[in-house]
Amino acid sequence: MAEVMRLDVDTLSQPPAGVILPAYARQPALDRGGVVHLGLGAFHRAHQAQYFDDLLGAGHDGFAVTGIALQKFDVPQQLNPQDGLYSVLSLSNDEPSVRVIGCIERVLHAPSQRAAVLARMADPRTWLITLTITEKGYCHHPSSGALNREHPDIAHDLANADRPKSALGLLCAALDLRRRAGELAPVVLCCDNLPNNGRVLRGLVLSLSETNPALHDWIAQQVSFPCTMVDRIVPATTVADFEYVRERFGYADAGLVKAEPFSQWVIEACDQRLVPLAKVGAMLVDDVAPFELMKLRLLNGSHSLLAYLGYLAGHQTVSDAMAAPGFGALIDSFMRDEVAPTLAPPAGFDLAGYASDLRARFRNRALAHRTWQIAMDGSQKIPQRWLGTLHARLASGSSFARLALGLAAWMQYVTGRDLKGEPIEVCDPLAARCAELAAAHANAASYVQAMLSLRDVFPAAVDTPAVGAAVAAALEKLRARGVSACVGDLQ
Ligand code: NAI
Ligand code: CS2
Repeated sequence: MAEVMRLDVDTLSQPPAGVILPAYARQPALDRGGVVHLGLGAFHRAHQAQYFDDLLGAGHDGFAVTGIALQKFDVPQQLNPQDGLYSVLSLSNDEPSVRVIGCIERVLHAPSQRAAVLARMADPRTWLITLTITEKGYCHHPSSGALNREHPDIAHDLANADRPKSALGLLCAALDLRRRAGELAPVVLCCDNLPNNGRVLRGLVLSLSETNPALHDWIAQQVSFPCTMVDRIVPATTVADFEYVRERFGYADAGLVKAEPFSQWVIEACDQRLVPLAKVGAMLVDDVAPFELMKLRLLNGSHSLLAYLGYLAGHQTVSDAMAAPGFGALIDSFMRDEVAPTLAPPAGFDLAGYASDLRARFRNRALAHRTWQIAMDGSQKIPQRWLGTLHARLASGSSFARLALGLAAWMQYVTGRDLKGEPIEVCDPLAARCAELAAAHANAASYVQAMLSLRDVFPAAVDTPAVGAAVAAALEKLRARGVSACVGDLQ
């Protein structure tokens, strides 16, 4: 394999042909800081950081990012040797494009650099703290949004507030430093796929800070936690992606991320410091909820349906599943007949057009978005993606056959065995618990009943005899006749 240069500031002086570069004097911008991001994964790099890079390119200060890796050391190793630089590979059915993002100054590793992390979060130049720590990173009960005090990291942080392990604990410790220094509070912006995400995060931080009444009250009065809806499909980067950039553009980038061209960011307009984001395409609105419900229930709800049914049918990617007989029609009818009636889009919003655009995005073969990746952490995702819709359907006495099939597919998935008995690598905080229930209940109906009793996932409102019967019937049919027959019957 030919030797190629690794992306770093020197590379920028000899730019690879065809690569979009940061359009600003980078070091002065980085010196001014502005943002700390907790959970520097693929999505932040392809979504928020690109908006921040646009703002720096438009001459705005205060949008340079210090990334915080909360667990592994992989991202610091990817980005710090590259002076924080990385590329976004935008893939569609047209010509790919590559853009180098310059707004990340460095990445700190919280477990080994906690003092430096807290110092940067408490630094007065840090006016914005953003988070993408996955749904499970909030250490909450997904069905209620309440703090899970039995979570090992939360139990640790409740007893060791000055040496936090969790993202919530880091926030509390940093906010306390600012409070005691008399500094202005930062904006804290959750960018995870959670419903009412700003309110949920605020409630969790207030719960964790209860042992320190002065801090608790200061947070309650001084810190804003805007709700947001975030949207860009950003699959995990594969070896083939790294090789593609190396071969096509002639440089190595350990921090490469790939994404679709589409990007959307809707933010609750509750702090003047957020206003510049509207200049680079973010929408600042009074009420995020209509946008959030549409996205979580239509996009993410369909994604999870495709993930579990697609995986069990042997489809490796979302686009493969969408191309399989019956799946496109299933997603059409799921969106139109089961989800859309539960939504309240803004006046004049073209909901059918939005849904059609989502289906086109799912058909983007260039993304190779793995069903297995989306299937991850279902216990943390299903409440906001399916159960709100299910509750609304029950309340209106309407059918929910596609939701029942999705729940049946998820319940099969988390048994750890597919419909042929082959093992599935289940990544989910409740994987062990689900496997126990599967082992204890060979019978579909009793297994479904046991699963619906998991109050961490299923609120009592959706644990009804009608739901149990429908999901059990769907699971029995899946096991007896397979995915294609079940999908075919729900056109
Ligand atoms: P990723 O796997 O690249 O990064 C996940 C980040 O979360 C890592 O920094 C990891 O250390 C951290 N994390 C994981 N478990 C944690 C825990 N228990 N406590 C604290 N931190 C934890 O994933 P990616 O693609 O960046 O997605 C992250 C989140 O962004 C998603 O869960 C979702 O909420 C949101 N998102 C992702 C989109 C995508 O297409 N990838 C699109 C829209 C939203
Ligand atoms: C996906 C989301 O992995 C998943 O659960 O459904 O990350 C999805 O790609 C984004 O929400 C799209 O905005």
